[in-house]
Amino acid sequence: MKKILIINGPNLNLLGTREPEIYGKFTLADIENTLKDFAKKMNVEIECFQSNHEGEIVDKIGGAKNNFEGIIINPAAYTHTSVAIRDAIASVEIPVIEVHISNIYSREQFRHNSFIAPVAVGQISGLGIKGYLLALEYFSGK
Ligand code: CA2
Repeated sequence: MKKILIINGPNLNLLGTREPEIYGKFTLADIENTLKDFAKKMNVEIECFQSNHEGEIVDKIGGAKNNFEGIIINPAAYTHTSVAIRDAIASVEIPVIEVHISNIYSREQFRHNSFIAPVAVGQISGLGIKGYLLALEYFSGK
């Protein structure tokens, strides 16, 4: 069975507590549970990981080599700042899909640049929780 790693970056543990007009009313646990149910239907195995720390995310990506067939990542604010996460993705040789809950291109200018997009297979931005599900469907091959 295909194994897919799902990584959520800084402050996404706060989903559902503030800014529902931007990020919706779902908590991170809601998203992860929805993904687990959908993974069963798609016949893939998933592992969910969230961290507020750049180095932990870099380590998780590096450790995914030979263990996962795909990575779905919402790097959150690190999208716009992290050369370290970009380099980790570029070196791990696992396809990565970048997901954003909000449409980063309709927000502040500083969110329009992604360091991650050039090393990702693709990017889904602005479709809410559905973006994670579409990325998982892509990796399932169904
Ligand atoms: O739209 C997305 O998914 C983002 O990756 C979310 C990041 C933001 O920095 C990116 O530009 C776009 C922010 C995540 C913080 O989420 C919060 C949720 C609730 C309350 C406070 C923060």
